[in-house]
Amino acid sequence: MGSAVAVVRYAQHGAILVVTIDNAPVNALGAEVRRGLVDAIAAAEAAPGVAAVLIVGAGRNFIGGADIREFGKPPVAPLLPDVCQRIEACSKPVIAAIHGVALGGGLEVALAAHYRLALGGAKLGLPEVLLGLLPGAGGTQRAPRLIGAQAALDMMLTGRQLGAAEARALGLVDKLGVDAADPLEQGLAYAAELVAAHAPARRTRDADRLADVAASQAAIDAARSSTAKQARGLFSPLKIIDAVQGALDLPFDQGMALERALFVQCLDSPQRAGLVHAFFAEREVVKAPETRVAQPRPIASIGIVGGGTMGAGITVAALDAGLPVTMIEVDAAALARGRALVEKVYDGQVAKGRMTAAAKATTMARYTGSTAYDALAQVDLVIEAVFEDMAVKQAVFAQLDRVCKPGAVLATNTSYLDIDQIAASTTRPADVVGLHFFSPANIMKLLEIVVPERTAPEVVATAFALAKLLRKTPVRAGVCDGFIGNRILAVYRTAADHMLEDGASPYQIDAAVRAFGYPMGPYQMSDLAGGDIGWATRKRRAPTRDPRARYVQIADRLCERGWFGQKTGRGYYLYADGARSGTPDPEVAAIVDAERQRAGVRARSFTDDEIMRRYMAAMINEGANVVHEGIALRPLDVDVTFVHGYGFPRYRGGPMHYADTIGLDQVLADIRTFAQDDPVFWNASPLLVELVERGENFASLNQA
Ligand code: 3H9
Repeated sequence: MGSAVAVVRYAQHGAILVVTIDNAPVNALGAEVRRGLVDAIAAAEAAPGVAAVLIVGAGRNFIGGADIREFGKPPVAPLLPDVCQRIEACSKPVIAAIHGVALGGGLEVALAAHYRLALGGAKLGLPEVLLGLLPGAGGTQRAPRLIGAQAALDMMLTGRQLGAAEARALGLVDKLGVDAADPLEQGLAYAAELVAAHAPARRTRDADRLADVAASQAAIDAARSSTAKQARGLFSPLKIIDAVQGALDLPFDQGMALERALFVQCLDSPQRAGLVHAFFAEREVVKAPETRVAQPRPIASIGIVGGGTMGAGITVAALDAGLPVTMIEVDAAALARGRALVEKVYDGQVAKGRMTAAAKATTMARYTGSTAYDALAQVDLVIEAVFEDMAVKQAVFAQLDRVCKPGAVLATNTSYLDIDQIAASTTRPADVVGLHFFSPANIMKLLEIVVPERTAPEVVATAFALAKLLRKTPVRAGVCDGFIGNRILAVYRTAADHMLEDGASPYQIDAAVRAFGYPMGPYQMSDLAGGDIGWATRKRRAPTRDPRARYVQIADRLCERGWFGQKTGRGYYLYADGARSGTPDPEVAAIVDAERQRAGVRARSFTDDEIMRRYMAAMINEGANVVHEGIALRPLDVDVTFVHGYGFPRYRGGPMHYADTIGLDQVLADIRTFAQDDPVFWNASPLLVELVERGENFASLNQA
């Protein structure tokens, strides 16, 4: 007996019907797979010679979950909860042999099976929350019954992946397998064992880990109160808790109906659309054109020039990736400071118990410091992270040009300087690329890969390969002042400054931006980063500033007083005794007032909604310019930049996705209204105008 259905195959091995899910790349549970599973169970029921069913995944994983591409489209029967129901109802024991990942609906299929085997390297999780969803194929009802409310809530609210051993300890799986061995072979052995023991079709719906009602309720209550504090505007976490409450209160079938209703609410929410957009956008950004046509050069060692905050952060990122790093500084003292900054990161991890002293030693053994550029003769890739000054950078690149081997990639971490000009100062501009890290470089995920005109495609491909090694999210950017992120930031920050001078307080603007979903507002951010950085940029731009453009001087007044933010104890906020969070400063309010008078502005009030409309319109409009000019490949590259580098709330997908959700015609109408007062600043992007005229959205430009 067998079937030729491509994505689900089944064939008898003795008394075991082996059902193989073979739906590359991750065996997602699309409609065809769901149908195949139902057919396979029917076949098992019908065949007298079949004593048990074994479900395995082909390729690297068991099942990666429901097919995310189906979300937002009309549902196609059989629905996954019904498929799981069919598996659980099977009269013959069903065994899941899990290797690779069993995530979301994939784990729910395994939970509907009667017995579960996990290979050593397996990863099990219910990550639906990360997509704005809840487990919608029985996960919210079966997992708590199987492993208790607390452990199930932890899995579903964090979305984290459990290793096989932890899953076994919790009772999520029944048996641990050997890692490297064949899942089919081990699954067959386990199934044979169960058949020989006359193991019954044991159903998870009947499991009793919720029997202690008081303890279960206490776990739900605790999750509810901590989630209310931490969910930060997210919709699905509280729905997950409601579903688990249903698991405790209701008979199984009613609990399933509740889960379905809550799942559909999540599915229909804009947050789900935003989070799924972010998921696919993160996977699209890595496919820059050069990565399709060119092979990356090998990267076995790295050089870093500069041991300041950025250089040290990048060094940590590279050491953490297992790469040997050679750091160059101008003299022994500077080198010692650079090394100390690197060690400080690891010492912090040791102190927190996240790293052992031995592991730190092993990591630091990959670090070499030198004051001589010749130490970089053999490295495959160098990242320059010195002072932001063209002459200084060109001097560094002249040295790199002199010492580096042919084929070495020469990268600069500049945030705004013209990389074409840096490249032109070498004899090998094809090897020069921008790698713009964000501070702290060992933590922030974003890496702008800035591609000057003459860079060779394989150098770009190498930069993307490096991003993968360092576990960064790369976004390809073209050369302009500020690239994608800082260029757009400068514009919406200016919009904020206009509102500040027009009557909003920095504290109100920050609060409105936080309420939108950011972890902090622009003035908190400025205080954290240091006001001197923006000050230097404004001075640099002063000569080329449009004389007609409105220029708000409030920030300059603070900087002139040496109020650079946290590091100086005051900025827009006051930081008493080195405190990390600031309090509003009446003296700042007085300075703002004085500036309004100087500028002849009569203060007016803003609602939070008005603040966000202007803030977002400025961001979206400049985002459109950046796409229009080809600085960003697509709108989604802007979205990933802002989600990963600037704190944009992921559940809103990114500024361009967000623009689509409110409607580009609405954004354009806002810009045209604002332009009545300030036509120089509020200059609608040609791309935005064009899309509105064509009745299109940004998403239409995301398709390859
Ligand atoms: C769910 O299950 C809901 C249910 O509770 C209820 C239903 C009623 N679907 O990440 P990679 C694609 S919600 C469709 O680079 P890796 C991905 O886009 C779901 N496509 O590989 C990419 O395509 P492309 C719960 C998917 O090895 C390719 O596969 N599950 C799906 O680094 C390779 O992906 C999750 O949230 C999918 N489910 O990591 C798991 N998954 O090549 C989400 C991946 O065209 N997925 N693709 O760019 C992951 O976490 C990782 O992809 C995984 C593989 C760990 C599986």
